[in-house]
Amino acid sequence: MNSLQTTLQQEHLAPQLIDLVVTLLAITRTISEKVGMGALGDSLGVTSETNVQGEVQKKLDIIANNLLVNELSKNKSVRAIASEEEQHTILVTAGAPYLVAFDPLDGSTNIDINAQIGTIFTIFAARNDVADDSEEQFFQSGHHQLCAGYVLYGPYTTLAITAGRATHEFTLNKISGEFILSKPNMIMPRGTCEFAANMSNLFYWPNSFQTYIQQLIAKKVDGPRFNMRWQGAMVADIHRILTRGGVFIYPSDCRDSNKPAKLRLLYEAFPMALLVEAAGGEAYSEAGKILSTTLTSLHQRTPVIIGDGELVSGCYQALLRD
Ligand code: P6P
Repeated sequence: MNSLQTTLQQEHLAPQLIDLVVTLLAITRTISEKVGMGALGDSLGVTSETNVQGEVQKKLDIIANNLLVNELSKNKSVRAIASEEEQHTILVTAGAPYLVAFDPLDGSTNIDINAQIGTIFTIFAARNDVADDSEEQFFQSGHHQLCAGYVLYGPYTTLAITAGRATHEFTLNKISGEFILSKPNMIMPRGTCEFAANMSNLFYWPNSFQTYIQQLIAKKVDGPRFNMRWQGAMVADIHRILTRGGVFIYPSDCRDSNKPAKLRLLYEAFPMALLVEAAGGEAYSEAGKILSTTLTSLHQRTPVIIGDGELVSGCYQALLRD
């Protein structure tokens, strides 16, 4: 029994769910190898396709998605799959116990510049009150996630995973292929004066929120001035926040009235919210707690404010004032 399986057992995951998580992570090992090949592999560059999100698909988006879909489609404990790269859900095994949703390669615009990218996943129990092949299988509350995590393909490959009670970090031993427990029971540091936001959207944010952010970076006679980091990949920014604190914000904006929010609830906000709250942080949209939200459309988008509770509260109150 390795440290990953032992940890998942200690988190009271059912044996069949542990097997599913181990299978999913084995696929991310392959993705990590392909990402690590860079120009020496056949994975860089773009395709001529756009996905359901209207985004140009990178070759590695397709490769990662196909690896996950093909392997998980062989797994008898998976009833259905949802992916950022698939318009509809994929029925795997009728009557099986679990649903898997993922963003196969979050932050894929970073691929060609050798910056951080990652795979984000979440697992729910399948529903027996709707058809197996219905999208409504995934229309569940964020609190109903059984297990969620991400695999970050950086200078080294890290896994962060939770069943909702604690968040654990593992580091991939690329020789043995094993995920080794590196930070059990992660506790997000508090009081860090750092925020992650795409500041190019500043003038499209609600006015009260613009004021709040400008106060964070204004010259200060006393009190801390805030630093800003923005990786262009939620998985990288959230890993920094879990590791050293701060807050990640992608609020609604008025750039495109058809798309007021950017990040997806099912396979970005839900898993990140479970991970950060299990590490002592908070996770809100502009309508309240992300985990209390119930999905009503497979690829629905949501504003996101995740991280240090005090900063999340400050951002949330500023957004409510408008
Ligand atoms: P922007 C990546 O496309 C993503 O979904 C998140 O991973 C990331 O935080 C955000 O979008 C980046 O958005 O507007 O800065 O390109």
